[in-house]
Amino acid sequence: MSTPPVWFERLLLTGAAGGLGRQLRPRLKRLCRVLRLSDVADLGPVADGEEFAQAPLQDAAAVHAMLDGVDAVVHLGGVSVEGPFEPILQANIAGVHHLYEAARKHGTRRIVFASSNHVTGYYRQDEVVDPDMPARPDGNYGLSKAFGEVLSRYYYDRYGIETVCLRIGSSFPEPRDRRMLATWLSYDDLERLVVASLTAPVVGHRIVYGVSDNRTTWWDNDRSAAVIGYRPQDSSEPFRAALEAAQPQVDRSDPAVLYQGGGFVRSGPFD
Ligand code: 15L
Repeated sequence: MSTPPVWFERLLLTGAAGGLGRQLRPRLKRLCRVLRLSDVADLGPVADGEEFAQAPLQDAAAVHAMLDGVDAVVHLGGVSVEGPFEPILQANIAGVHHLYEAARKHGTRRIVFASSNHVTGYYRQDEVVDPDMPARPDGNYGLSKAFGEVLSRYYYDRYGIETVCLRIGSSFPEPRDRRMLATWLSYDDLERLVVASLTAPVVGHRIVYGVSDNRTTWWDNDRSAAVIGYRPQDSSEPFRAALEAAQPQVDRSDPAVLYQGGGFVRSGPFD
């Protein structure tokens, strides 16, 4: 039996202690000789073939050191929910700038950036959005992810650093409510998506929605997913009957039901 190719000498996974980081950590190891893990939180002991670089993303020097010797990055780090502006400014906006500056200086060639469906959260649930349509963020968090998408476009145009921006829907073990019938991304499809983003021969700068093959869909993903060779294999459909029974009525005047961003459009203001 032939052994699968090792794609990278050193692959960096930021946000390794978070929900998706914990899922991806064992699944990305096969792609690289060394998996460097990073987070603000301590990760405890690391396995053979792993190393840990603790780095707050707002600390430019720490982020610079974190990128040393890194061929490619899966960037999940930062604030991952809606909230007050200041922590999002530090971790997501300053942090992503530090990351790309460090990538430029160290010659890192590709980044998979965990963006979010909240970049387009103010489209209505009866609209179909494709990655070329204007951003309509639904809060501070969505704004910070829109910034990361535009920043990564600039670093591609200027310095040739390739990025796949993943507008991740709702990645949990199962869809939790009716909205997630459209937004759910299974963990296995998350792995397929990230692996495709890392290993497609040429990606340039690309935006792809991170979603499973759900029957209800708000996102026209076909073209961008095809370019990186992402083929989702899971679907929220087996969960539909139970979720609809648990939530038989929806209030169509509720902004969380009207807009794709769901509950995020009701968060804040934070003053
Ligand atoms: C996100 O971007 C969040 O990180 C996640 O916690 C979920 O809330 C998800 O969006 C969603 O829209 O369901």
